[in-house]
Amino acid sequence: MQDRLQALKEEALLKIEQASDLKALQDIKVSYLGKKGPITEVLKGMGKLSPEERPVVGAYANEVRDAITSALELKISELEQAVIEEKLKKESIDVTLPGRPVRKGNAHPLTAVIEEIEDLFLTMGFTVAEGPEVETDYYNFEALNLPKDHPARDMQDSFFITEDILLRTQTSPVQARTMEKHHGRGPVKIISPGKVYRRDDDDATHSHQFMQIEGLVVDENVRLSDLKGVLETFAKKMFGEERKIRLRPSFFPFTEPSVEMDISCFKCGGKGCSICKHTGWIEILGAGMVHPNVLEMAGFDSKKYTGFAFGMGPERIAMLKYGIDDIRHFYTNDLRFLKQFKKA
Ligand code: 2NL
Repeated sequence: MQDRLQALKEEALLKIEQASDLKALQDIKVSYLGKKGPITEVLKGMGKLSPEERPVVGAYANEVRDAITSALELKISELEQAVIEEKLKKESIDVTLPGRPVRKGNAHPLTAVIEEIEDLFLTMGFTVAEGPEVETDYYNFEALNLPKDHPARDMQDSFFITEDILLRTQTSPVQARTMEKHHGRGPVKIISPGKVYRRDDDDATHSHQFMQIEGLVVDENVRLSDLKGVLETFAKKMFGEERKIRLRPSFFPFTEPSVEMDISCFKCGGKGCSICKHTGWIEILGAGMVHPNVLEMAGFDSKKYTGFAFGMGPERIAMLKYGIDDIRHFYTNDLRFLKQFKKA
């Protein structure tokens, strides 16, 4: 009987040694130590042994069972460890490899120029005002002293939605709405950047949708010299401290008097070149003293209050500043164009 146990032990230990996965070990455990296994079989037959033999064989049977059990446990933990190591090897990352570059975009050149202009006016105490792009005839035209027969009020020139509602043709309605909210009390000091719409055939210098930035200051004792000072500061910050400005008489229905501001050419310094069309000056924006009718309609006493206003096209500013030759570049989203404005 002992020989039989000895043989079972050696056989089992060899199979355990050769097992290559956990499933095989489980099978070995069942077939050797299970209720129907050979060791149980041997123990069952112990009744036939003499009382002297019984404890010896019993002890040896236990020893064999324990040996197989601990061999199984050892092999199981070895295999489990091997599985973990394999997994660690497969899933390890080389932290010394260079990272994948994150592609970084940049602000649209028009956005960048608008934000630059906003920052500049914010430092002078202006706040940024916004308003609807779908406007009423009243705020877009009437409140700005544009007469009923003004060409801009023609269907040919503006996008009308109904007879009374249209896509705003300028951001002035934002200023008119802001003035109303002040209930006749100053100061008002705002700029209003935003999209505007005009019926136009698109070409290198025209677009049916474009941006505008207007500015408005209303208070007691506001004079044309205040306008000139603000515009000169803007021109120098935007185009260089060496810039000179000049104001030429002009006409807008919402300002009186009205002016146009030129800056001395930043390319030739005033001598004359292709940029300034050999005049030495570049037209930048329109401006003027707010028309008394506009002040009164917005609820301000035009004997007590005066104001100045100006309006510019950021596309034009950006085109001059960066030498862009076609306004359509701003709207066609060609990355080869947009990527050129990435800041270092
Ligand atoms: C231009 C000229 C201008 C204004 C805009 C304005 C607004 C109010 C009252 C008076 Cl509420 N004026 N805006 C004034 C003068 C000129 O824009 O050529 N823009 C591109």
